[in-house]
Amino acid sequence: MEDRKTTVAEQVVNQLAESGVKHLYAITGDSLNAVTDAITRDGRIKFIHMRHEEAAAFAASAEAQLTGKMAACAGSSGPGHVHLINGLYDANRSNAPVLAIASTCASAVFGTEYFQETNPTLLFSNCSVYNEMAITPAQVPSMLHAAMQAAIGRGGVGVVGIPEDVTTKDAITDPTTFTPSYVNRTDLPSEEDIKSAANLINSAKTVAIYCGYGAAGVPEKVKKLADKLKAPVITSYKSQLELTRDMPNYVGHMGYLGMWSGEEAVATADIVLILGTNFPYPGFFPAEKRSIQVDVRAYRLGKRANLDLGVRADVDSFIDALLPAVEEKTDTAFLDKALDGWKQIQDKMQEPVKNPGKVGCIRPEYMIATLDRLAADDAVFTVDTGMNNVWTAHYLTGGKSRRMLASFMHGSMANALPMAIGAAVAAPGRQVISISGDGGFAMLMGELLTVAQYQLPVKILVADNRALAFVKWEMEMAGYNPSEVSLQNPDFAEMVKPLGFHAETVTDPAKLEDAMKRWLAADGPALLSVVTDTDAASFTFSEKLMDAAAPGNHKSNFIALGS
Ligand SMILES: Cc1ncc(C[n+]2csc(CCOP(=O)(O)OP(=O)(O)O)c2C)c(N)n1
Ligand SMILES: [Mg+2]
Repeated sequence: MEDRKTTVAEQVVNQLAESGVKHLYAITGDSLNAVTDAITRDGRIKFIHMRHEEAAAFAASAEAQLTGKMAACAGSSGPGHVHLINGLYDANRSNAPVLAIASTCASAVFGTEYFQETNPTLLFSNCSVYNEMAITPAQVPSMLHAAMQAAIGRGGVGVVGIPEDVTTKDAITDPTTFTPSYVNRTDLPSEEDIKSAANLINSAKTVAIYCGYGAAGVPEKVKKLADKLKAPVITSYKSQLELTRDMPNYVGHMGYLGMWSGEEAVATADIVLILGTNFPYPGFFPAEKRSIQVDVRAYRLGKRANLDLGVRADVDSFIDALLPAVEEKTDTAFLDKALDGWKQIQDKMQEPVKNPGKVGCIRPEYMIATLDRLAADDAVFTVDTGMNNVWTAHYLTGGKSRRMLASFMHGSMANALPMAIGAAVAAPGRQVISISGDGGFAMLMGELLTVAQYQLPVKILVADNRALAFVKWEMEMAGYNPSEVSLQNPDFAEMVKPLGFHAETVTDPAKLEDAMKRWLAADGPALLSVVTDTDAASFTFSEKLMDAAAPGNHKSNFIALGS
């Protein structure tokens, strides 16, 4: 064999493999080819050949969120890496540790309007926690390391731009010394903060506990604290599967996907304990000083609420320290009222489930409630942005170890299918269910070919309501006559049958359950297209909120509005 030096591309692959990267979601081409070739020859990393780089970024993000480990994606010059951007925005805003390699044209032609020339550093500046370009071979290992460590340590996207000519040069630094470290996100609260928090809580008559995803890992501790304080528990959409099952004090979400019982508890408690959240909407947490917020990311404290006290700590350690410091409350009136509201909402929410619609107009609430009954205890659900967020927020419940991935903070359409690919690749053997809108599904429909190519046993549910229904509702609420929201769809099941999918279209609600059982039991890729009611729009937030969103324009099909 020829005695030659390691190339930068080979060094990159070695460093990624040594750093635990198992898959590279990408489309190869031009400046990325040397890296692709090195991956193939090395054999430790599986190249997952996607059909759109945006999907590659979503898939990497899903893998990272599901495994808690860093995942990687790449795009070739110009349009190749430009396509990554929406998925990377989502990953970054989800605090998903993702490394993105943006290969680019040769350094000699930078700044000359060369074919496919972009400036990756400018391009990715707003969707990354680290974003640099290596111009010399010597920079590559240290920049890669810094990008990976930033992705892990800060929670987000690390981008390294690598010009084509650099990838083929001889490597310079020994790569084995540059692998990232994982650290526990433990941040103990100070004694003083615990004392202040306990004082505020002990002198309050009523407490409400709002849990974001930062509390998702410690449901038992939240339960103990809530029980001691007789406090209602409100969750975010993102933390719902982890925190709502076996949580006796749970009273719903808060916000536009939320329930008025949760909203009211936060609005009326003497003290609101806000745990591990970046809930994005202002106006829901108290504007007056009656909140304590806890977050490992101290820069998030007080962003949406006027705080009595901001505590930098992880939720786990905070509850451990707080529990012995607070006095047990005995008055359950506040909690009982909130639980009663939650019960009223749940009863109302059963109406469209008991009355699941007509042929050609299946209630989506029934669809998701049925899925909730049939899905595995450890299913991974990936959910597109649109009305599916409403239905999954209302009807998807936690299992032993279910997970839900969605575009929670970025709110992008089309995330569900590529996230399902990442989940299926990262967790073979686990049931992965993609819940798409017909609009979102069509946007990255090419990824069906990726599913077919790798024979991923993803179960794809499409809510075919022939519309951008969420936007139709938005326009109605704002007083517009909805326009440009209709979709003419093919029969999606017939469309994917030639790919070898198990596929069915359901129009009759009476046939949904059996079709769903067949779909979930299918061996390989499977698609279920459900023809749903375009106008289903049952919301459970308060009338006050509805008035704020659309004064005087309440529609009769908004069920379950409360006090
Ligand atoms: C990439 C992207 N484009 C546009 C939007 C604005 N938007 C939000 S929801 C939505 C409609 C979604 O339609 P569909 O996927 O059919 O779901 P439905 O609401 O009908 O259930 C649109 C256009 C967005 N969030 N993301
Ligand atoms: Mg739709």
